[in-house]
Amino acid sequence: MTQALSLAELLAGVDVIDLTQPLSEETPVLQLPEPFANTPGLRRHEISRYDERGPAWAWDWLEIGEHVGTHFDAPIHWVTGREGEDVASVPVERLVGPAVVIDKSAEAAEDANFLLTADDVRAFEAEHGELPAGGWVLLRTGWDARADDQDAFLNGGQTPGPDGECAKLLAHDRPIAGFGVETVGTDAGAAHSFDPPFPVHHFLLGAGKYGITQLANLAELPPTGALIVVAPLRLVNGTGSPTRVLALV
Ligand code: 23J
Ligand code: MN
Repeated sequence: MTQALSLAELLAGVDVIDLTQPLSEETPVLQLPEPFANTPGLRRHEISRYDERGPAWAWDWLEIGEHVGTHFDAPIHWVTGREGEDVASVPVERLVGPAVVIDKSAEAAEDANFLLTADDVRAFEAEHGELPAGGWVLLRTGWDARADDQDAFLNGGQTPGPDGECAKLLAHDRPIAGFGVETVGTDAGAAHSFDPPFPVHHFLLGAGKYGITQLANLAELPPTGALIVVAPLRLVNGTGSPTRVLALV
């Protein structure tokens, strides 16, 4: 009898890289300025621990915001996308696609408020080719190194991200499916005072596209050539969800 395809044959030299941050009670959580309401992070409640409540099993129930840790933003998260998809409605083909990595870690180390511009995207394309249809643009800033320290990660609201023109370009003029970052939100820390406020959320989600945040290990990806798999919970009416993100290189 012949053997079924082995794991080595199926993967054929492909590396699997975890782009997900560990999720715990210590995971940094977004803090919006006054007067906005904020999300709780993760809390765990014990159901049983191999004890009289369940002698042979341990389990917990979770309390968590939709937008905590490495997570997915669905179009209905934003008022501009309110007629669009919830997390459960996103077609799975949209959650698998080519990733391109724009590396601005040197610039973000120099200036925490670094803004990615439309010209930066065009310069990336001049070197690496047009942004791919159904693809994901991932912004590398080196912020993943801060993810185990809430204060360093939030950095007093000073974090890098796209400017408004860049957000509009990615949303309206490129055939991508989504945009991902290492920081706490897809928008820059200063984006609450941009016009429009939070332009990535405004334009991208309004265009039926998606966001992912708090990514890890982007330094291990090539600028082009990786495939990513984005796997949020299939949460009905969810505006977002903690998600596993894997890259195949
Ligand atoms: C609500 C309001 C502003 C922002 C956010 C949420 C997020 O970053 C998010 O997780 O979607 S900037
Ligand atoms: Mn979110």
